[in-house]
Amino acid sequence: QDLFQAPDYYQLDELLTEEHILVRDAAREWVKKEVSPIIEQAAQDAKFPTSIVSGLAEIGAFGPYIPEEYGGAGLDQISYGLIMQEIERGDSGVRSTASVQSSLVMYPIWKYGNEEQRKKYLPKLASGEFLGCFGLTEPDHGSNPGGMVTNIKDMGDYYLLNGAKMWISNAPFADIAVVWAKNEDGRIKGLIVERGMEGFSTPETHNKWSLRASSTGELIFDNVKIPKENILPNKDGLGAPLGCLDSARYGIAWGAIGAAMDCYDTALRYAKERIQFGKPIASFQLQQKKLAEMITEITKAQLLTWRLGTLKNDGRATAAQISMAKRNNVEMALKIAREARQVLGAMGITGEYSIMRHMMNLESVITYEGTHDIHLLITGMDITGIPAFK
Ligand code: TGC
Ligand code: FAD
Repeated sequence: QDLFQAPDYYQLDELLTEEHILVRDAAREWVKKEVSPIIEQAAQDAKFPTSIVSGLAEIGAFGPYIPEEYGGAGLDQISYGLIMQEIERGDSGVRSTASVQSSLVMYPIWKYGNEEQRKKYLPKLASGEFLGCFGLTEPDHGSNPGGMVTNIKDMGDYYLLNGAKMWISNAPFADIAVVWAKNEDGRIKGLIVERGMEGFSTPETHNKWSLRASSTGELIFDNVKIPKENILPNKDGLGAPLGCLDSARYGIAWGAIGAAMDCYDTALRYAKERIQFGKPIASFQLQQKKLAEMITEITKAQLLTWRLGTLKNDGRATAAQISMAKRNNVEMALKIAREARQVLGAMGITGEYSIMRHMMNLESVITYEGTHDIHLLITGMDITGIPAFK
């Protein structure tokens, strides 16, 4: 059996449909063939591997739940989650590209755009002909996006866009950017900015120790003329970008399980093979404790996301439930990566194994899409009714 055998301690596969398993296994096979062999070098070189774009489109990772009439895969939320899990087992940076394209670019165009915008952009984004990025965070407004200063001014025939976004995944090569900016009334609007518009530039952010195979950059708007037809008409206010984040955070909750599975699997194999003091290190209680706790935490995270997926399929998952899963599962994966690295001793720090790359990647994942602290405060607000952010 060539395919990775994912931990399934509680026989969760029995809860999946035939379609879920087909979709997951196709993604798993693609990751094994196209991502795993090249990803370590891409991360070492800090280069986004463009060779994977068409494959991501083929496995349905660009718009898994977007209807087929717009080029999406028309799948349910569990299939979406399973695709993210398999991709992130390869690399969080590759999953980032899929998350941004699906939930932060295609989702707002589908949900908040008009029919012309949907027809113009969605099929090209689904096929990977276009890559998109999502500009919410600014240099002075990260956790508090409502304070943004990027703005649009109504000039009659068009809007004039000024400001800057920072830490934007895929910015350096994106064909389009979904950007959030305030109008003269201070109301947040979503707009589609296209590469080539005068005054729009996307400098790359260098020297990252994390998500090295994903390209990150700024979006700079210097009197960019935005045609009025590029405004997303159907929702505005901070709830519009936050609604996109709900979908991306849900995918990350699944994705983190994939990274954790890969670290656990690597550590378990290594522990069984590595001999010290005349025995495999897996026979020592301290190593068994690490491995036993890993599989326990992975199993709990799987149960959390599966249930969240069923709620999401029914349209009943709340933003706070999604926050809890994102926060729990990313921390779980990061802790497992740190423990798994220790199981490998010195070998754990090399690129011969994927663990250190996962660990470094997860330092971004625990910060982006709402930091670990912010998600805790969202849970706190949900159970007390009192927002402690401000
Ligand atoms: P607040 O006053 O609570 O809410 C403003 C309006 O938004 C609504 N809302 C939501 N709607 C949908 N989903 C959610 N999760 C929502 N949370 C709030 C809310 O109902 C309200 O609507 P209305 O109609 O009453 O106006 O907002 P606040 O300013 O107090 O902020 C709340 C807070 C801190 C939770 C929020 O700002 C937040 O989540 N901050 C974190 C920012 C963040 O996550 N940024 C991510 C940037 S994108 C990214 O990281 C991409 S990484 C890409 C990759 O995968 O590579
Ligand atoms: P800050 O908001 O300055 O927070 C710093 C620290 O203070 C954190 O620990 C935080 O938890 C804490 N803190 C803040 N406010 C409070 C509070 N009220 N109470 C308690 N603690 C608080 N953004 C996009 O828009 N699009 C993207 O594509 C994107 N991609 C990214 C890719 C990478 C690799 C990274 C690292 C980030 C990306 N981001 C993106 C930005 C990301 O969403 C922000 O970094 C994140 O929201 C946190 O903002 P900040 O970095 O400004 O931290």
